[in-house]
Amino acid sequence: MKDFQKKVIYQLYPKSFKDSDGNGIGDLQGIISKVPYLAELGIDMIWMNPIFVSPQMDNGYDITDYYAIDPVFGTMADFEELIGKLKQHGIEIMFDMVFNHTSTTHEWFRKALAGDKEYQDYYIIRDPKEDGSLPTNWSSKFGGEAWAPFGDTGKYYLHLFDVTQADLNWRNPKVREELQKVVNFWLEKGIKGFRFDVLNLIGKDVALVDSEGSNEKSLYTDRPIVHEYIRELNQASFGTLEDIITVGEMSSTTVENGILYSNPDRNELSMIFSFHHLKVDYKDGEKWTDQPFDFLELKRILNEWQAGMSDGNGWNALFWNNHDQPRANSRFGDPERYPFETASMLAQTIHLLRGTPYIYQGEEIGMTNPDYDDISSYRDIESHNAYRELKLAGLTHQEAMRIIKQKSRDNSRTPMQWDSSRHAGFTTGEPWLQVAANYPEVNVEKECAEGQIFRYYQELIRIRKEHAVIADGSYEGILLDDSEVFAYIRENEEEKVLVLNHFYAGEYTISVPEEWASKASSFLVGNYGERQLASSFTLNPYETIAFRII
Ligand code: TEU
Repeated sequence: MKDFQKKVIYQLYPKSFKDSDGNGIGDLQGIISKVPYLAELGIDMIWMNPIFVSPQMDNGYDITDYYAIDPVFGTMADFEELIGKLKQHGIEIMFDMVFNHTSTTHEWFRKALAGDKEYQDYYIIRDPKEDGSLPTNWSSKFGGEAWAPFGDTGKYYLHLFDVTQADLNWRNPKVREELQKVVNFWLEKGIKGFRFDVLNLIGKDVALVDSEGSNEKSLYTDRPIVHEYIRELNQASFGTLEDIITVGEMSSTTVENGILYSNPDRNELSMIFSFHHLKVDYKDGEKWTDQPFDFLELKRILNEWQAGMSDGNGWNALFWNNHDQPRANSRFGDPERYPFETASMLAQTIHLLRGTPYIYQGEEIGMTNPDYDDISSYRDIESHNAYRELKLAGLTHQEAMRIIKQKSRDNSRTPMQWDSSRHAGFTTGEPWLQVAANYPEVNVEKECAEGQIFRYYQELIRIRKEHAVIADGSYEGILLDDSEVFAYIRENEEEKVLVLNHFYAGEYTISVPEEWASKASSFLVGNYGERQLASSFTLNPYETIAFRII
């Protein structure tokens, strides 16, 4: 078993975690003040979203300088203090490396714009087509065209994301060396993990071609050369050290590629994030739609990834939430009527799967989407573009806002709710993004004093460490066609565990397969307390329960 298989990672969004100086933006000193809280939860590592110098057009995913901490978050000394403080509690740091693109304020891009040919080869710059139109018909993932004029040269540069995020040219060996240097710099500073942003988009072909029908993503996603680039980076940096944890954010990837990226024999990465299970409330593949989630599809996808990665010895990052996703309890459950049941059921569903669980800040206290009524309350560039496009498509303000409220990335970026004081104790100033209105009920102080969610997360973390079967057992999905329960078995040589997760309110009876029901079993963990397994088993609203089969 690899060391990381027993670990649980906590994703911390620095901008919204804790502000120490009253400017409304979270910072490193704020995080330092909350290290005891992280230690109490029991996590092993924190993944911090980018804190490098950036104009913050896309909240730090637009990097100006990979070697310096943005003053809005603090100084290098603050960072070193944080590493030291975390270490005292056995917690390590995973940094977020945005290597598909840089900000257009990065020195490389500025030199390129000034005419330096060497740096022009750092980016993907192309002539227009003969008829003067853009080099390809590709769209930016944030809306609009994927090409923008490169100064007054008549050429265009590629930006798969915002116009201020220029895609790097990984075909240029100098670019790859520069990025290896960045990883090595942070390894020397004591960073023990790396999350690589949209890593499967780095391999663009020399000749870029127009998309036809719906094949656009395939023209720049998971190109075979990506594996070569990752192996090279591995061998030149983190792969030379023991126990460094790496995770690639893989946009629209496949199980087949997931195995190639994460099978340890291939020397690429420890694990990957994939997102198919978080698209089950998209209509015809379109995010900005109002569509209830499809539970059977959710099960089908989770099962496909669990079984497939297990067969190919790949490794999944397990998560419901991150800084790009709406809150899962608002999305797949009922946090108003069943706050604890929803939160604990969703948590257990993934914590007992095969892979490494990630907890996104606030999840452990049941934070929800904020439901702002006004588009001006949202800060995310993608939400504003989407609102504009929805209005242009003829939707009313109300219709557009209904969608924005469900899908905006700001849903998870609201400030951490620490207590019931003004702005939830996040800042003494004006928060950069409004705190969700439910903070007097949902906050750390209250949760830790009288709630059950935080304690449930502690328990799930403990179980992973105590039961090897959770960390390294095989996975088998059962009751695959059941319309309300996601059920699976984990098994290794010593133990078998049966996990039942009920995704709906109301009571619901299942027939447990004889193979499991006939054996002796003992209760392992559940959100309605201790129960006995029986062949006809009635689950409570949002119940989750795991039994050891003896
Ligand atoms: O996200 C990559 C990505 O494609 C999505 O998660 C995207 O934000 C979403 O699908 C839009 O609907 C990563 C980062 O996690 C995200 O915060 C950055 O904005 C993006 O890359 C660009 O660096």
